[in-house]
Amino acid sequence: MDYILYEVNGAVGTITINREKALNALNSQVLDELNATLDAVDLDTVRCLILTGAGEKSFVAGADIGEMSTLSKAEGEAFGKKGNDVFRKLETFPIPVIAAVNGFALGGGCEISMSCDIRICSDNAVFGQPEVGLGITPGFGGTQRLARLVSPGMAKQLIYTARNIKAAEAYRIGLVNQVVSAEVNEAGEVVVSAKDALMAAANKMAAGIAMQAPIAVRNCKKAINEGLQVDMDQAIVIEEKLFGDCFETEDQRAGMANFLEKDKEKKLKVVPFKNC
Ligand code: DAK
Repeated sequence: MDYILYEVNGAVGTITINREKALNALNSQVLDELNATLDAVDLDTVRCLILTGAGEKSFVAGADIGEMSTLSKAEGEAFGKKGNDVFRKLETFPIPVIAAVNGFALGGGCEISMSCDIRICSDNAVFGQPEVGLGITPGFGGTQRLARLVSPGMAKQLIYTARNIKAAEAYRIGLVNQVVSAEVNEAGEVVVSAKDALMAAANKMAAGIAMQAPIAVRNCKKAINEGLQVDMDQAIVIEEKLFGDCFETEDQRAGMANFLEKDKEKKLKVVPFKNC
């Protein structure tokens, strides 16, 4: 792999888009490698993924404008499909994915973060959908996911004006769950960089997810994602089915037994992916 780093630490896998010179812009090769990396994740051991960009400055500065600039209509469609397929794979990935957004998340960068379950960002993060300024619409699901995540009115304003927003505003409108700052000492010196603090926060959140019953976490992801696509009557049926699927699993038996035994330590112990 030239542009993707993948590292596993216990039950948490970290995927880093590693094309720092181009601010981690998404070209076809990055998308292919990301796709292959997701296919290779060992779902028997990894319970949560973190997606980030190399360096301090940029998460992903968008789709590669150089590559896109010469595309024909057919090639543009093929590029869009390649991106959309990977983004959907992330969105529907069986385990949760946290986007750790370090710096620019523009265009396809904002879109890939929105394909993840949760976004946390450093306080130097910048989000935006600048596509209309380039003569195109957001092409990797931005019109759909932003409108669902924030509100249609806010999404329309951001997309129509191509305006970038900073971390604090992204937090205010609900685009990110948490904003993380560098740690400074009393003398005002940075002792932990914003990127390191961000990754520590992402790892803490991921570890908190990874210690829960894995089948239940997977089923929650499915229930939320699938339920949001249908009306409430159908959504409740989806939840019922996924709730029922938890029963007779080792997760459910061990989880409830630990509670009944009042064994708090045991309650937090992870159980294997049986019956997934
Ligand atoms: N693509 C390619 N290279 C990029 C890039 C990008 N999106 N963003 C930055 N780079 C490269 C720069 O060209 C520069 O390369 P060198 O000149 O050093 O070789 C290097 O990264 C550093 O960038 P800057 O020199 O510009 O750095 P600054 O700090 O001055 O500015 C910036 C940082 C993030 C504000 C600026 O780089 C910038 O505005 N970048 C473009 C951001 C942007 O507009 N992103 C949205 C791209 S459009 C579709 C599928 C998908 C999409 C559309 C359609 N279909 C359905 C087919 C998605 C579209 C997008 O994402």
